[in-house]
Amino acid sequence: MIRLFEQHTVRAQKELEGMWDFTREDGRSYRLMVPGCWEQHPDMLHFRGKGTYSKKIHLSGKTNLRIEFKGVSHTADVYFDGVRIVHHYNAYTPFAGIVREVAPGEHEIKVEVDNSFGEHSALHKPNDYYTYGGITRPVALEEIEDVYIEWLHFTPTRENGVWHGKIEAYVKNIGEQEECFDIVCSLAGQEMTEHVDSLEAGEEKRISWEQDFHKVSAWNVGEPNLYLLSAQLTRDGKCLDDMMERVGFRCVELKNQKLCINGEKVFLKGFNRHEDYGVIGCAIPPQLMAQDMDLMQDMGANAVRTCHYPNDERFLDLCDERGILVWEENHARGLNLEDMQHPDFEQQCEDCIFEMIENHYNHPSIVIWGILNECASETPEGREMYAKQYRQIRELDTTRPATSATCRHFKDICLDLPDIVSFNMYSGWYQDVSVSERHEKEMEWIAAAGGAGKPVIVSEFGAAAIYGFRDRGRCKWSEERQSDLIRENLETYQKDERLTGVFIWQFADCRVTEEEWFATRVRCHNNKGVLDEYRRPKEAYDIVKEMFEKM
Ligand code: ADA
Repeated sequence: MIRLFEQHTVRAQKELEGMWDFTREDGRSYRLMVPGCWEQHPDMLHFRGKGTYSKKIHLSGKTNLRIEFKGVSHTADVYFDGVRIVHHYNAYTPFAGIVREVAPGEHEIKVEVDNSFGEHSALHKPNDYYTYGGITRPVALEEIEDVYIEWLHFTPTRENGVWHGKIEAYVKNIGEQEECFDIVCSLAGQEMTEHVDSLEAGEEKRISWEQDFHKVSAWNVGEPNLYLLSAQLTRDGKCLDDMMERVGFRCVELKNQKLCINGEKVFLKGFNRHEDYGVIGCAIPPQLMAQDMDLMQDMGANAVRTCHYPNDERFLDLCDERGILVWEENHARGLNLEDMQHPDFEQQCEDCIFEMIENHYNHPSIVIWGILNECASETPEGREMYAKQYRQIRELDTTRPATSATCRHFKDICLDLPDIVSFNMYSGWYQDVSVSERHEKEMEWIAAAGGAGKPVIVSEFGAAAIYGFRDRGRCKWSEERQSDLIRENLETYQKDERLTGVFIWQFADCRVTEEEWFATRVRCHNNKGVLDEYRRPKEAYDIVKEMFEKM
C-alpha cells in the first residue's frame, strides 16, 4: 500500500513490494522484503553499514519512468540499468528518480543503502532511537509522459464563515520539446481549468486557482471530513497525467495563548510516538499503524508528535481519517552545538524541512511544524540556525504555527522565535523534584525569557517502566512508579490554563543505539513507553485513559 487512497487512475503506478535481492558489503547475499528493515534478518540484527538491493522489472512499451522511494534508511544511491539516477540522505522523507525513454523489456533497479554513522551523516547518529537499515517504506514505479504533475497543494482559509481554497499544481516538462496542455482540477463539485500555451523543455510551472467553497463540511477532531482534490492534465482531449490528493477544510490559529482549529480552542492530549515496533523495526505496516491509532484513541488521545522526524505518509493519512492532530517535526534529536556545526548539518536540515513540507503539506491533521528537538538553543550560534529553520518553514507554509521542544531550561535564548513555546520535562524521573513546583518555575521562566503571551505545550514528560516489573513498593522502573509519575504530571498540567497541550513520553518503548550513553539504557531500549515495543500495555495505560478522559 502506497497511500490510504488512490492517487492515480490514469498514470500507471505500481508498488515494487516483495522480495528483493540483497548483497551486503561483505558479499553475503540474501533475499529481503521491501518495505522492511535488514535488522529483521537474524544475520543482521545489529548490522550497521552498506548493502545493495536489486530488482528486475519488465516493461511492455517505451515510456518515461518515475521511481519514488517513500523512505530509505538512511542514505540511498539508486541505479537504473547501471546508471545512477538519484542520491538521497535521510530515512524519513520521500524522493524520486526519473529515467526517460526506457525501452520495452527487462531492466534492473539497484539501490545502494547505507545506515552507517560517521562524518557523512550529521543527523543520523548514535541516539535515543534506532537508525535502522533498508528500503523501509514503499517504492512506487510510475510511467509518466514528458509533461506531468509533480505535486498538488491545497490551502484552506475561512473569512466571515466562508471557506476559501487555494489550489496549486506544479507541472514539469522533462522532455526535449516545448509542451502545451490543459489542466483541470476538481474539488467538492467545483471545477477549475487552465490552458498553458507553452512550457519549455526542462521547465516547471506552478499553476494556481482560488475559489470560495460554500457547500463543504469542515475537517476537525471530532468530524474529520475529507475531500478528494483531483487534477487531470490533458491535450487534444487525451488525458496525459492525473493526480489525487485528500484534503480537509480546516484552519489553524493561535488565539489567547491557545491553539485553535476552525476558531475553536483545542487542548492537545498527545503521545510522542517513534516509528519502531518489536522485531520489525521502523517498517511498520498500515495494519499496525492502525492498531497504534486505536490504542492512542482508546486512551483518549487526540494528538501525536512524530518524534523526532517526518513520518510515513500512510500514518499521516490515518491521522487525517481519524481526526488525530499531528505535530510533525524535522529530523534532529539532542544535537549539541558541535553537532550543529557539522559541515553538512544545515543542508541536511534544510533538505529535510523542504521535503517534509512539500510532501506533507495537504494533511489537515498536521497542525504544528516542529524543528530541532533539544538542540543547542542556549547558544548564539545555535540561535542563528534555529532562526534560519523557522524562516524556512514560514516561507514554505504560512498556515501552520512552528515550535521546537527545548530542554535548555533557564538558559534557552530562542523562546522569542517560535509561535508556540514547548519544553520537555522529566520531574520525578531525572530530577527528584515536585512536578507542580518545578512546573511553576518553568512557566515563570518562559514568560520572562521571550515566551510571554505564547501558547505553551509540555512536549515531553513521563517515566520508564520495564514491562511486567511490578513492585508493591512502587520503586523506580516498576510499572507502579511510572503510573504514579504520569498521574502526578497530568494532575499538574490539567489544571494549568496557560497550557494548550501535553505529549506523554512516550507511546511505546523503542530501540536505541548501543553506543555512547544510550548504551546504558536497560535492554538497549528507551523504556518510557506506556506500552512496550510489542504494544503490550503497562499499568500506566489505564492511568492515562482515566486522566485523559477527565481533561
Ligand atoms: C529527551 C528526548 C527524547 C528522549 C527523552 C528521554 O527529552 O527528546 O527523545 O530521549 O529525553 O527518554 O530521556
